[in-house]
Amino acid sequence: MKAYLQTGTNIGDRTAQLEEAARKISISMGNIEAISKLYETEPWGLKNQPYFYNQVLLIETTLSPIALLRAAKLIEQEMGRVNTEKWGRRVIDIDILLYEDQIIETEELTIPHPMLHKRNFCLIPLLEIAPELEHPVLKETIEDIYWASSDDLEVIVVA
Ligand code: PH2
Ligand code: MG
Ligand code: MG
Repeated sequence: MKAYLQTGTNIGDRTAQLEEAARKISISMGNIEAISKLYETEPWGLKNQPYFYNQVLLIETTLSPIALLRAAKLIEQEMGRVNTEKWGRRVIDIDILLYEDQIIETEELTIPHPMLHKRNFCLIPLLEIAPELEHPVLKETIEDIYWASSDDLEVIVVA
């Protein structure tokens, strides 16, 4: 099964943490088939915090969505994430953006990620690796969603 994940961090050595997260993802979540550049991104949702680094990864996985979520939480714990304020600063965040063309809405998990279409920091890295991908709820491509989005927060390639 194919899943798109997003990693993010805005505390500590942001490059090293995204690299470490990608390494751990490839071990416990699935083989990385595509990976975006690193982007430095203006904080979305809660202004008064450092800029993030974000990256999007396509993995091939045998895990179910809920098992992927558990594996992501475990990596976040291992990397020293402490429970933080909603939208606040964090050492590492691993989110599931999409899982095949599945639509899931449970208390624990919503797929596609409910904010995906409103965030340049998701759409721009996703645009880099999957411009033609269709959003299973909106039924539009990532490219079309990006052009229609009104988010104007900064997203800059760093590497
Ligand atoms: N994550 C959030 C809230 N705001 N802003 C940016 N730029 N990047 C993020 O990864 C991010 C955010 C909650 O997970
Ligand atoms: Mg998040
Ligand atoms: Mg998260």
